[in-house]
Amino acid sequence: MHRPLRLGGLLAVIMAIFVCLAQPATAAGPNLIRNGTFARPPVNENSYQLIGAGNAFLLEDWTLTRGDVDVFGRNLAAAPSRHQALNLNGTVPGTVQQDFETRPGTRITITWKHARDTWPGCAWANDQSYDVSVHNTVYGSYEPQGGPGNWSTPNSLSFVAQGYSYTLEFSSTTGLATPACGALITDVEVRADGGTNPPPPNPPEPRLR
Ligand SMILES: [Ca+2]
Repeated sequence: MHRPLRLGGLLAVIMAIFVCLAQPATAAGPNLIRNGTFARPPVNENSYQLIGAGNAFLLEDWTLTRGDVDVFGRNLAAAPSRHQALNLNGTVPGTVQQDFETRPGTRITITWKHARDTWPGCAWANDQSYDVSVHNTVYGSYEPQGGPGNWSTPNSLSFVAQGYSYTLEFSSTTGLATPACGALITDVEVRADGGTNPPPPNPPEPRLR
């Protein structure tokens, strides 16, 4: 009675392979943005880390191109995802960028969440606006609403790629009345539709003997 047992085991292995191969076909592509939860640098949960020209390397995968920004710890940011967040105003309005690669003809969807500044000294800062740009074109201007810690459902914008490489930019547009106060963002994701991922191969035919 060894043969049926071996055949059952073989079929189980084939089914496991089939399930593994089938999973990615149903989901959108991987996140093309790195450090989109601003987990690096790690920051004390109740505090923040100022990122300026002298230590911008700490904010891995992002490029600081103007002003400065803060990375907020998890408790201070108070995001439902419990992720750290980026404050787009460090001591002055800041701008950060990250490049991502894609393929022409692919639909790109960018999502992120935002909230008003949770630092207590910024509770009364009215102006917390910012722009989101792709390749130097402003796709939208945003301003978080509600009290501190009132994180949005994901904001979303979408376009069809014409080229192979794009630059995503978040840029504070606040005035200088309260220059250290601005929007928080986190959970930044850029995903391509199925076009960039080849369909999984067919599962192998069982070889019965
Ligand atoms: Ca700040």
